[in-house]
Amino acid sequence: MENEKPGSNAKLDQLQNDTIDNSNEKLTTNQGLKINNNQDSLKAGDRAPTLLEDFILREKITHFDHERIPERIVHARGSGAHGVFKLTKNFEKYTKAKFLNDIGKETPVFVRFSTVAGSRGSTDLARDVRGFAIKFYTEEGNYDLVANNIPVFFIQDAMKFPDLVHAVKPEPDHEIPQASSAHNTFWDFISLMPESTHMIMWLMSDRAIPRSYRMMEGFGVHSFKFINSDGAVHFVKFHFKPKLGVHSVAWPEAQKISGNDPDFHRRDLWEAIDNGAFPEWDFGVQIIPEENEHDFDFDLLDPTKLIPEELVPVEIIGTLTLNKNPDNFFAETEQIAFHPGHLVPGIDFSNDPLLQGRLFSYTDTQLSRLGSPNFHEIPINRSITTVHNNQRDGHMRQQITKGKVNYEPNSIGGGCPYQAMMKEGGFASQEEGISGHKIRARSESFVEHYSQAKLFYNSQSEPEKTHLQNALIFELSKVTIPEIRERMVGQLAFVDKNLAQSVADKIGVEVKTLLQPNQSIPADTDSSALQSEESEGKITSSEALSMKNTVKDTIESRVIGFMMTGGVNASATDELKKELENKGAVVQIISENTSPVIASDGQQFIPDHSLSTTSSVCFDALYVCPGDESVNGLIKSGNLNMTVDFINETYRHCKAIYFGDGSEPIISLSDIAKKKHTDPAIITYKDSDTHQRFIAAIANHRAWEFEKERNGLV
Ligand code: HDE
Repeated sequence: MENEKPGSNAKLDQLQNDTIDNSNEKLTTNQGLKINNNQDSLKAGDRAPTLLEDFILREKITHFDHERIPERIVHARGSGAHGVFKLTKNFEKYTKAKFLNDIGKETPVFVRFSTVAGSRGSTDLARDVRGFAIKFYTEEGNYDLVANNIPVFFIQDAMKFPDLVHAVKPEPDHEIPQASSAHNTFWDFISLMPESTHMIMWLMSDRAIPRSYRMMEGFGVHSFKFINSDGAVHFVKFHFKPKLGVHSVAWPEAQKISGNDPDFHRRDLWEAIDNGAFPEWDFGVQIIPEENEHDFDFDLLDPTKLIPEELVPVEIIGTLTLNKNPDNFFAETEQIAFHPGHLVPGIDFSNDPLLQGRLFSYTDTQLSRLGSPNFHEIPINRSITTVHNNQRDGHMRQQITKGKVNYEPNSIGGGCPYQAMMKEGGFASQEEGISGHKIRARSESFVEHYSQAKLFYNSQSEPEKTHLQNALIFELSKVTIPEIRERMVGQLAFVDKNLAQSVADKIGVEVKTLLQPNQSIPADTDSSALQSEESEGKITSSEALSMKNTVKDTIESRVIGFMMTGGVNASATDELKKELENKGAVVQIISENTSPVIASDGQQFIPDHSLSTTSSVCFDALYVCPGDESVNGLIKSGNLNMTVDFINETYRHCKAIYFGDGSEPIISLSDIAKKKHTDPAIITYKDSDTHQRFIAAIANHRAWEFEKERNGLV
């Protein structure tokens, strides 16, 4: 691939000093003493007890005994990478943040992706929100944008966060289920929280089962503020749009991947970066002048609402590229500590009550997770600017600061370190006028919960709607308390009556709209109501909300399975392999076992997988390689069921399949033979432009519009 290995950047240079290379070195203790025997403990004699004086054994075991730290209370399961943010548009007009001022400027970053509910060892493919947390190592200090792959959140106020997380985590009596929202306590809570409805639409959509971390959007969720050097304030929403498009897997696949390769996303990210297929996102902003704060029919401070791109377009101002895997998972990905309160001048918070609560939580959690207020000194967390202040002590202090002065004001140290004036880069919060009464209440502008849930649902394509509906049926079928199912269906009726009815029909309850405090009778949620809203000029559908409208012009880093056995036609296979690889795809050979495959001309192919060590769900598309002998070999092998299951599953999950010359016998054994397939993503060697059609079908991701046909439902 064209991408080169990353050049040096300020953060990587700094980390270099903390990175140890063990090659050609002798084994030592932590004190640097060379070890002569790493096999046996020191004993009082042959077959005698071990001696307490064995300081080498004691040091080794003591370290081992303490090698785990508490996992993150949420977002425990994750994976990260280094990269760079490049500014493509000068944004001085809106913010004085230096990393957003000079066009072409490059800022080192570390990004950590995560799931929310599961433990550290849980599957990547859980239905869940994904974290998308970015640390920008700027020349003005660290700036953290702790984002998600969904633009809204479940709740409006930080007060409800512990309740939400308790409800979604495994139930407290038996600690079941792991990494799943499909259980009583989650839906009990949600069914009583109308404000979650919009987020539930996203969570039940395929956005919650991404194909790859590299194919997800990122959203800052809250409204933040940009402040320029004249003090002008604009509200801002942050967006990351993946250059590979936004793609997902199907739910039955997600469940199988969880068994077959629970590290699917982690591996995908690692391998892509390792292969030089550096993941990239456009970084964009929606800008709202401060004086237009109240121009919307929702509150900009309400984190359960997004700003439709039809109202405020996303302006692209930079590119985020991930180009280096960490050297050590624990030291970097596990120990990185994000905090929405790590700011630089030119960026400030809004009064979003969810964001305000986060500002307390993140430093607090690092104290128990990383164990010390000195967590900022861990190499991955260290700013690339030198830290100067009067803090000294605490567990595991690293920096050695000279002198007697650890207070301010002082004269002994000549008054240093001085506070910086604003023009010297000193941070000053926006001087926002505030007056009011101290109240524990929710703003009235936060009470409407369904219009954007409806907007999301109505913006989905038919296959997306079907997936969302099936997800609700799956999750609510796992709820064993009928009253919760019923309450939940009642909530859905506020979004779309047909959706509520079709879910209700499958889970054995009736649709009754149950009003909660603060709820009014629902406006009609049928198509005639939509038409009248449209005629009033309201936005009833937004293109950006459907994955159907995403980028579909690249096959870069897609994994294509080449199925073959002995006697395969090497030249035709090689030709397609090269063509796909030239376009950036990854070809992996699957055979009945992992012994070399001898082609008809004597050439050897080394299988990457045997049929029993992989599964169709781990691939984006399938090529049944040409050659009568190879195809017959697959049929005659003891793995025939596996071969046919593989093809059938690829077909059911709407992927592209290309049958090479001689494939008829295997097609006739598969589900494809039983159906009159009409979709362009099934290609046989008899078709014209086969290579181009196959490439276009892979780029299209899935033939979702043929899902019913492929699954025999029409
Ligand atoms: Fe977080 N969140 N969160 N969150 N969050 C954490 O911080 C919290 C929220 C998000 O890869 C924790 O260091 C509260 C919204 C990500 O290390 C913790 C509230 C969004 C990550 C915490 C929220 C997020 C976290 C756990 C509501 C999307 C992973 C470990 C008031 C914009 C960061 C940690 C990583 C992690 C608290 C809501 C994103 C406990 C109290 C909204 C991506 O501090």
